[in-house]
Amino acid sequence: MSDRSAILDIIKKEASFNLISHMLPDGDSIGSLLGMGKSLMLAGKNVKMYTPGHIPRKYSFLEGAELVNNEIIIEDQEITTIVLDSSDPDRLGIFKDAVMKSKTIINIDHHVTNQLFGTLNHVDSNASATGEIVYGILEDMDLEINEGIAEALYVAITTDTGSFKYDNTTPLTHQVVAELLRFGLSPGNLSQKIFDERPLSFYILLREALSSLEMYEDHAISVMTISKDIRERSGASTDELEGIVNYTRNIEGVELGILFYVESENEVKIGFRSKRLDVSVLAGKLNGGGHAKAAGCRMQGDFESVKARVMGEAFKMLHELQA
Ligand SMILES: [Mn+2]
Repeated sequence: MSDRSAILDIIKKEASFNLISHMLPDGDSIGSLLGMGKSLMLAGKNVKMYTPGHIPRKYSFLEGAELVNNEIIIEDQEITTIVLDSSDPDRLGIFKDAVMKSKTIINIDHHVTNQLFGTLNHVDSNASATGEIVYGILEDMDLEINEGIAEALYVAITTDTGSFKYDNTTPLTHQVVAELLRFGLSPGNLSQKIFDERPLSFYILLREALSSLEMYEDHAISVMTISKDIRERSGASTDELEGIVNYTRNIEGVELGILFYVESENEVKIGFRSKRLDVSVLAGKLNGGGHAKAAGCRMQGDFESVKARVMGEAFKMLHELQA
């Protein structure tokens, strides 16, 4: 769905914009916000940038990160709002109502599930990242890109492609990144900051998770378990659970990786990772959701009964794959 030329006209014509990206901001959310925001500022536009929530520490070095607001509510409904990387208005959290009241909403995204909630929509599900789409817009409009902007867009694309490891990486992705690298970026330095370096608390949590490892079904299913108490004692934030669950999938021979995070005596959060199985279906059966290879759910009940229910569904799904 693309109202691209109408969008380009508005960006050229209007003097003021509110830019906003989705909650629980990831690299693409922040990178496309800053890349577009800073470039429009250099073009003399009056730009305000918003994100519902805090910018994760690993992205706070990006130029302009200090300009992003997470509190002030958008007041002037006449100002065009550009929403980046957000598949639906609910992803805008506390900003949702204010954004949806804007007279003109430009929706720029690459999620296949985008609800086309904008007054104008530029949604390209073939793009690896919203940052890749933003680059195309800046290029077509001859808007300025400097080192800081290139770095933000590079971060957007590397994070959404998992360092060019995911299947959404295309020839165009590499062409865009080739252009961005001309601005003197340091890929080694950036990947160390964004992907490799983690706080000690993460490794303490990982040690606990690995020591809980169990294997089922001839090593096709791996399970790790973390309690809230252990998570808190390690000092790790809940974001860091995200990094742990990936380890469950990466064991050779594993088709389905499961992480149980026991939040309380009566609540368990579960993460699923897979190589071939569609774990969004599994999560859906348990009132959760997500993507084909990464999904999750939250269940009420004590750990043993939750685990029995989840493992029952997991075995069924694996047997269907093997049938
Ligand atoms: Mn994205």
